[in-house]
Amino acid sequence: MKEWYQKIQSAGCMQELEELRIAILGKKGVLAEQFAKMKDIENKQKAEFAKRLNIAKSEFNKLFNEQKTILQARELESLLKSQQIDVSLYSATSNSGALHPVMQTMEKIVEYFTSMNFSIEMGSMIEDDFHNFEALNLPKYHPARDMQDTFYFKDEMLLRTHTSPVQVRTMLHAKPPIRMISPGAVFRRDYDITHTPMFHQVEGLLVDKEGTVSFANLKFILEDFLKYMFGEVDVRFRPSFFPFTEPSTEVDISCVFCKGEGCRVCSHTGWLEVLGCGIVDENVFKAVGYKDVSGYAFGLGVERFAMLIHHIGDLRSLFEGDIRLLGQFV
Ligand code: 2U9
Repeated sequence: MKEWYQKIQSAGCMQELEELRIAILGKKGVLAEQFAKMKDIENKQKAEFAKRLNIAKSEFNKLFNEQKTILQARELESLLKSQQIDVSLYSATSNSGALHPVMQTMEKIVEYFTSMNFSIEMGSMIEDDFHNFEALNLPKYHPARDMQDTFYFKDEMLLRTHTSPVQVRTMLHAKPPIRMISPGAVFRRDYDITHTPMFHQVEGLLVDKEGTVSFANLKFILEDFLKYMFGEVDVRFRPSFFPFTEPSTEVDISCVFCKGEGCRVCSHTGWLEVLGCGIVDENVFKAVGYKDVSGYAFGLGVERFAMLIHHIGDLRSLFEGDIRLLGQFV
């Protein structure tokens, strides 16, 4: 019997235990076999034999129940383990959306100027010749109006080549003082390593009474802005020309890649061009009917800022929608 007790206690699964139960307690089992021997036993010993068999039977039942409880607990534990879910576990397969790096950069630029009390003005991407060119001192036959550079519709309508028409329209319906920025998409017929047919600009315009706006004001705010965007960089203003500003300058920062030492990105000059700006040309104020005012204006390309901030080499990669690139800027 001891040998059977041990077998029960070492049964590893419910099926093994059930097979043992049949072998011991079943109709043709070990105990039934023993009970069958009763008829051959002398009457005197019958009671004692039957008593021992009944004790063994109840002992077996007890052992079976104990082992059943142990095995059921063990099976439940392994089932729970196999179905375990760690709700705190990071899921590698779930991707959350995020702003495109160009839009993140745009938001940072807008954040700076709104903190400086500039309002945000938006306009239409489809414009006409007057608001996109004529009012900005870009007369007929100016090279910037070339069919090569501008996407034209019929009837002198076009895709805006800069966000400047937003400033023109603002000046036409509001009185000075004006302190605004115009962020948005612009379109030019250009496509190479540094140009795409659509890109984003943020332009700024400040207009107030004659004699109250100086180049020093412009220089101060742009230096402060560029340090906000790029950290501790050197800033320099270079004389330049734009039809809508006079005087005009282009603005460079010390190269963010080589810290001004000279590298491939800055063509070994140590400087990167990031902005254009100037004092608003008299002809622009004349076109919108403004008198006795002074103002400054500036313009920048957002993709260029995004590339310099995130150290992205090819402008076109920003437009390919490749999650392997974009996922790095979440
Ligand atoms: C009004 C008057 C003046 C906006 C200006 C620039 C200089 C400039 C370029 C930067 C890189 C365009 O995206 S880019 O290629 N912009 O250099 N923009 S001043 O001047 C204005 C605008 C509107 C009424």
